[in-house]
Amino acid sequence: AGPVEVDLGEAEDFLRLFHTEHPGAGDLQARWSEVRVAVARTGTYTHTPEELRFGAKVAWRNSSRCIGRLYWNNLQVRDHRTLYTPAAVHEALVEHLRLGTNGGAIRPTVTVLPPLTPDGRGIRVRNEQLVRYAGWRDPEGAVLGDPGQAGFTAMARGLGWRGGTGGQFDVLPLVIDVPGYQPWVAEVPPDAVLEVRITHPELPWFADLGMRWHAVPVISNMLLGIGGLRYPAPFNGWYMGTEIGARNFSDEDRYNLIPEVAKLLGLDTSREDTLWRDRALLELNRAVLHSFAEAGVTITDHHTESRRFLLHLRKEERAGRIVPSDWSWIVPPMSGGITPVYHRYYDEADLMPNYLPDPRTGA
Ligand code: HEM
Ligand code: NRG
Repeated sequence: AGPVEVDLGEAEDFLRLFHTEHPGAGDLQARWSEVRVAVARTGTYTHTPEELRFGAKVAWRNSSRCIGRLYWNNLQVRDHRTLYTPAAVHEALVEHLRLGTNGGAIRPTVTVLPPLTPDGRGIRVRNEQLVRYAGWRDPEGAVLGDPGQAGFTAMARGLGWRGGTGGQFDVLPLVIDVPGYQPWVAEVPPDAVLEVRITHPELPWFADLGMRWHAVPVISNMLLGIGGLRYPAPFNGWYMGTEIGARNFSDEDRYNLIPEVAKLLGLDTSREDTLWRDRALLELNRAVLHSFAEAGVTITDHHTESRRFLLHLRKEERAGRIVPSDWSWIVPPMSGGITPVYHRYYDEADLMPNYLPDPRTGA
């Protein structure tokens, strides 16, 4: 077995793609020789800032589970490949939150951290997102807060985290592993976390549920794969309302609000065929969209986003590209059949660059 080094086939494919889509970017053959030499000497190579920016955008373009890809070319790419202490990474991620949030006018943003070494080691943000709410498991096994985060919450406490109030919406700390350092556990400053209180356009009692959600989803447990390299690279866009209303608030193993909302709506929950679940689901989702709009925080609904996605498909086709897509993720988790994305098939290719699960987490 030879030395561990980056996949040269993937590197070559990426450089070709970059030069195909940037005809003015200079000589492909010269760049390819340079990369081969670097890999032969060191096992790896370094992307130019232009290659990195392009790779991060195309990785979004190729994310087959994402319905929000119309704006793939408008991603803000922050090049933080030189950070090497946990404190510096923490600071860069807090700054990402502030820049991506932008007071509510959310900017799709990615922060690119140093790539893993060819043997697969490097920085790891253990959080699945930069902002998530703790799940507090009591001795009987019931969870207060987000049950989806009960495991992470216990892990953070095991590492010494003493924050939080044991409440429904305690923002979790960042847990950052940097080779050569102990796990770094640090709070996200509250003023970097924009949140939206959930109210309903017509039902005043809805506010008394005390629900809220964070404005920005910043996925932090995937790897940005470009040309054989793998970068930890937290990224954000904005929410589609159903992610919160139809999943985070409604899943039985998350906040599980459907039964409570149905009771408060006075619905007949004694029989399934009153469709009380669907009616509660609908009001929850109206409340989410209403509250974000009222708070001036960017959000999209599943009908608008489905139409945009079909526009994206047409635009990409015109540019001569396929749009690899996963139907089971693209179709929204409510009202699927009345959105246009339901009624067709998609190309299922796995293209690179892409955002990939991190083999270190099983994510
Ligand atoms: C998944 C919407 C921006 C990459 C998703 C999902 C939705 C969505 C609804 C499915 C999530 C789920 O069911 O849990 C949007 C919207 C955006 C946006 C409305 C607004 C701009 C982005 C950006 C990136 C991205 C900026 C990367 C640069 C992905 C990836 C997944 C995904 C990789 C799959 C995540 C996984 O496998 O768990 N997106 N997205 N999206 N999106 Fe987007
Ligand atoms: N469903 C998750 C977020 C997954 C990604 N969604 C986005 N991504 N909108 C949740 O927190 O509910 N994005 O980059 O905007």
